[in-house]
Amino acid sequence: MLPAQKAHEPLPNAADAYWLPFTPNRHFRKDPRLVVRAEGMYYFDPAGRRVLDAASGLWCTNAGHTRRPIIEAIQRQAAEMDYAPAFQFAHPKVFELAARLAGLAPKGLDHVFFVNSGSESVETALKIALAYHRARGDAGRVRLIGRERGYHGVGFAGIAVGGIVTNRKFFGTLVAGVDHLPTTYDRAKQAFSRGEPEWGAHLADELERLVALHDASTIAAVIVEPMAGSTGVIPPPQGYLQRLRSICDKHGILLIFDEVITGFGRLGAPFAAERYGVTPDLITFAKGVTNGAVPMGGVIASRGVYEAFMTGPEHVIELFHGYTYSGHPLACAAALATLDLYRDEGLFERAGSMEKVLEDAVHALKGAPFVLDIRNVGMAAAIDLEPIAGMPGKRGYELLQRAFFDQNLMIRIAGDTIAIAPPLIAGEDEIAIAVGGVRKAIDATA
Ligand code: PXG
Repeated sequence: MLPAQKAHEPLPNAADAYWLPFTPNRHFRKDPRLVVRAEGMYYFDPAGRRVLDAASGLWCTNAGHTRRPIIEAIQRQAAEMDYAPAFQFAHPKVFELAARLAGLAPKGLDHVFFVNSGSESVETALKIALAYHRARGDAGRVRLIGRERGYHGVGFAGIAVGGIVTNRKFFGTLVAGVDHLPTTYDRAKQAFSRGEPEWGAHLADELERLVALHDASTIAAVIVEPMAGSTGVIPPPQGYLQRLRSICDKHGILLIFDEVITGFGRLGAPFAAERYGVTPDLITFAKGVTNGAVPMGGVIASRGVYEAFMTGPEHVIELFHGYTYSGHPLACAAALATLDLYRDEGLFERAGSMEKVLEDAVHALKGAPFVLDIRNVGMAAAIDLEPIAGMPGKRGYELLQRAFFDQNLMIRIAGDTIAIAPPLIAGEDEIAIAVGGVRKAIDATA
């Protein structure tokens, strides 16, 4: 076939061209799950069937779908100015958004660097951490510490500090000089905890062990999700994050909270840092910042970190890093409208007040077939199911399918763990329907 012809002719099976991310592609094609429209708490499939979104898309549509003010802000911005160069030029909305985000972040975190995804926000935060120490003449601090079961996106540094074996083992040597704290999850000690488990704060002391091993003078930063989302909603043990903060302080190590999921109300506060009263040096964010409507992410840095860079001759670039689409006008417009919506509808507070409703609903699944543990915090919950012997992940995948096709319900799965994270606009009825649908899907697989 001539290249010219190829460009014009669709493949015999049009679905073949698309390589889906984090999806079993061949299996998907047999029974594709398609959605064509969304509104509020619901998706609609091509036949018009309504599907309750119990996952906020992928943890991002916190205000629900296709909200008018966000749509209109994007439309207006697209017509007014489609793009502005991110390097050496700027546009008004990017300043306004940075100020708004600094206002939402804990006191002292007041400089915002924009990127386009959670993965980029992690790469950026880790690079800032390394460059920060170097800028202060402490260039020996090159090690990065993550945590087992952590998810920090799919960049090379993100998978290196992350703690998910399947996301790591295929990709060579990753980034050198990385070590990991242990996961804070131990089913034997924590099963069926409501909210933050009582057991586990002492696991932060493992950082002292890593300091003893590597010496503090070699460690740049520790990165953790305040609540581990992707590996199944693992809330921090009570006191754990406080302990991590004080050990980092003691040794001059930067603390990074990856708030890509926990930011923008998921835990009933603008950021989890506020819920836990712990201020990190850097916060990564993405997802909810634009309600998922336009890709955007970023890093919020403390004044101290920012100011360490603001030295040297003023005509010289301070941080050799950035993306073509950093602070994209459409993303900024969407984010400003999103933040207005969160504020005007009190959605962060609403998430806090609905936490107990979701908690009671999911914990009522205790005793259902295969249920090994149930966890919840804020507007997020997870149910661990017993894997089918020799086929880890199969039960989870079957549940995803049954929920979608039979229960008109979109959930998340991580292996054999079900995650529920509805938009923060969810009412009691919708939470009950979502959890009821999960129950029916579980019963159907029994
Ligand atoms: N950090 C954290 C804490 C995340 O949860 C990322 C970084 C990466 O973000 P991007 O925008 O590069 O995907 C994430 C993303 C799930 C699920 O089902 C979770 C994520 C993405 C997709 C699915 O749990 N988290």
